[in-house]
Amino acid sequence: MSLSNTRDVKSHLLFEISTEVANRVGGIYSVMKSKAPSTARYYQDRYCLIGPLNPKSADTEVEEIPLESHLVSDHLRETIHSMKSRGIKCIYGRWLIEGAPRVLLFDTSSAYHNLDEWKSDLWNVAGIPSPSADSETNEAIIFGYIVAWFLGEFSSRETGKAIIAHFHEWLAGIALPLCRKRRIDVTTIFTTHATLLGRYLCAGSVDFYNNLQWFDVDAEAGKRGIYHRYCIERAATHSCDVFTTVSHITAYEAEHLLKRKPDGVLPNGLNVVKFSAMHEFQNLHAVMKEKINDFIRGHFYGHYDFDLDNTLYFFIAGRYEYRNKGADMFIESLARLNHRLKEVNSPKTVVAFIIMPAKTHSYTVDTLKGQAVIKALNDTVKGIQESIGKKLFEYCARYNESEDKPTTPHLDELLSSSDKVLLKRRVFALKRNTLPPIVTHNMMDDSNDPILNQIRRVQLFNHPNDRVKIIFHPEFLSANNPILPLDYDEFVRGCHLGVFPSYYEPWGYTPAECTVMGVPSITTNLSGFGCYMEELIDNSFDYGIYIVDRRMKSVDESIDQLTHYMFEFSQKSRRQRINQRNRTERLSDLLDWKRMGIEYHKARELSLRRAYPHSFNDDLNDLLSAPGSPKDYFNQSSSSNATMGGFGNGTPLGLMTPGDLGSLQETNEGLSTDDYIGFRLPDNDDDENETESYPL
Ligand code: G6P
Ligand code: 1S3
Repeated sequence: MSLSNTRDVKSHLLFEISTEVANRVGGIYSVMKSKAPSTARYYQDRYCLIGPLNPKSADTEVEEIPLESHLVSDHLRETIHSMKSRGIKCIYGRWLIEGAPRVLLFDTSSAYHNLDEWKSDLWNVAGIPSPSADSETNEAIIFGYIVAWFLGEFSSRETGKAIIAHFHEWLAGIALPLCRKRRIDVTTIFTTHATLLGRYLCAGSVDFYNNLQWFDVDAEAGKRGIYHRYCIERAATHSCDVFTTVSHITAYEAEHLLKRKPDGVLPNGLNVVKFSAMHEFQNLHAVMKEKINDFIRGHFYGHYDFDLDNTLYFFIAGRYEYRNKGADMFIESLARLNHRLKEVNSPKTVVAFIIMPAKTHSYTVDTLKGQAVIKALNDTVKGIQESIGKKLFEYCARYNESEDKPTTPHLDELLSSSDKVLLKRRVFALKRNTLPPIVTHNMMDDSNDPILNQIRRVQLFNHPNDRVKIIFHPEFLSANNPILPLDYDEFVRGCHLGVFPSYYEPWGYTPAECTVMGVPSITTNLSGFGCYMEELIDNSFDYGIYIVDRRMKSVDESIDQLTHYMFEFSQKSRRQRINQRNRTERLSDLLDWKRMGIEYHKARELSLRRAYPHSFNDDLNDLLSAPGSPKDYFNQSSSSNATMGGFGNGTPLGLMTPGDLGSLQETNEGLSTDDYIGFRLPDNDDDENETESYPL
């Protein structure tokens, strides 16, 4: 949409809008939070995130800035005052994370009296229906109308600078058709981090990727009761100036399900923190593993008959989407791994954790008891150890050659009979008639839980003969956890292998997080991350990135491949694991926002070009080369002169991002190729050649 041509595009303002601003829900929160330091560094006070107010998280994550402060621009202050005078409550402040970006959080409850009016307006202006029973959609409507209201008022006050409004996911997307209809003078970007239909279809038993072109989207959405949500997502997709998603595989999906080809791909990055000493992350692994060991001793009390020095910790974690996140495949492969390890008489034990939040009542008594009895034993041993130490010291200190005594005391003199009784009691408390539990919590719906049922089906019950043990922890981890007191990051560091055999995974933060922490992981070629790594690295398994083929293989073959990877990993020596971790950690730079963020920059540039074509004198490099911009960073940090799509001279070949591969162009044409790198249409062999023409 071409807007006024008087706005200054170089010093443009940026608003990023999402329901996960200062509000941890899932992957988008990770995007916002990890990207904030670099975005805030570049934009400084020209950057503000907008989200709905969740008082619980805002209380701890946001520090308010008084509106009267000199830190608040006049236009912003006036806009907020005007909205407040009409009943809209909000908080403006700093998000207390690295980069301390500014945030504007609207209290949607202050606008609910408008719901019916706004719903009917939504129907009139965009033809989007909104059934009353869907509270999540109601919330999205209220939030969307408030955001459109804000952008409308703000842009009518701030008339000098161009304004970019970047929306994430359908939940934040209602404002997009409104901005378009009201001709609000802002340029817009919409990033979808998944598609609604994709998520729903994959969760069922559908051969999704081979049938993407053929789905009757309206009917499929209707059958699943999400037609109105789908309308919102589709309206957002078609009303924005620039449409993007997080990977090529989801771009392909979006083209078919949302009926618009994305203009580019904005992959997920991470804020990579390097330790000053290379080996520091290895030390951390050992420290965190010891904490997991403590938990294991308690959990397996009475059956602690395996050697922790020969035990490997595998895990899967994420949103509880049983099929989409590959929990089904993980459990089946663990059963096959168990069989293979037994077959070769392996001395190794694999403990597999499943960290996926489900509805629960509390920890089970058995789980709590396990930690309690092992702690009691530990305390007793420590007490006895101290008293033995004192006795030993006294004995030796008083030793007199003239006395007819041995130089060192007998054990009986050190360990009193009361100590022995106490120890016996502690040891008897470790007896148990049941097997160690496969789940740590009392589940709300134990008998229908898909993960538990699958574990029951494959009979992985933590039997002493099993070489693979399972622990399902249906709650996210935290350092305040009474049984496994570790934050997620710490837990990952202590593990040996992350296993994420996803079927539906637009990007996939979990394996990426493993990589930057130097922990090897298994992913699939149906995840954005997997495709990206596959494209970038040959023999990625050497670097601790194992990619299961879930595209060209049958389910059974994929499970075998996953089993093989896990088995192969379990055969490695400690030295080999340490070396592999070093290689994995070296890949971190590939995932750093310093590299990935460049695609966001290009998307913003494209949106400005599309909305304000007259403000460009075709020397857009000025924008991208501004001090502190990603291009500036690359030019400084590389001496290579390789040329490639997007940036021309100075952008080194090794610094590619997935978006560079045939997505956003510096022209205003959007995607310039029919191909999706790393993911192609199943019946389109010709694409093979086109791929080769890229400067890989
Ligand atoms: C790190 C530590 C080593 C430790 C090793 C254990 O590398 O620096 O001291 O021996 O971890 O590795 P593992 O793969 O056996 O847990
Ligand atoms: C989505 O979150 P999810 O786990 O539901 O967005 C994430 C951030 O873009 C992405 O990494 C993930 O694959 C998507 O699935």
